Amino acid sequence: MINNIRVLLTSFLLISVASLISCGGSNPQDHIFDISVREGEMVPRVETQTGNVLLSNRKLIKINHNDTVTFRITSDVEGGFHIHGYDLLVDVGPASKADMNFTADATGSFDIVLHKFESDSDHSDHSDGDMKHDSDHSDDESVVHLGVLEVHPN
Ligand SMILES: [Cu+2]
Repeated sequence: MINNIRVLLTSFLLISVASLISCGGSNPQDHIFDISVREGEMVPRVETQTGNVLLSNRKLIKINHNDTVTFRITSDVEGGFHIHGYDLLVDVGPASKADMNFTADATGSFDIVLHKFESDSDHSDHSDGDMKHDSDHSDDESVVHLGVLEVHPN
């Protein structure tokens, strides 16, 4: 019983110290987001000391300028996970987890979209060089808008 209280107190102290450090200024932070794309929607979780926490607004990922970010992405359909503006793109699908790493060196709001691969025949032709595309493709039916990445000034 007393041991349990000690453990609780110790973890509480550790968390308090950690939050003091992380709130202590405009130092860039590291973020790890686990993002699963399900039926055209994004389910984003952020890694914290106590586990993975579902974001309250699933369509909005907020970070600060110069933070470093890792997205670990899974998807129920094959496609390209694309952050506009930053123009970051990785292939995602049910078979594997894709990683995207970047430093948030530009502030603003950036669309996060999924470009669904059209068909199996398309996919067999697919190579890394094929994925470049115009930044404006809102008319394209195979594009699913998942949410927004907001990068705030420090
Ligand atoms: Cu795109």
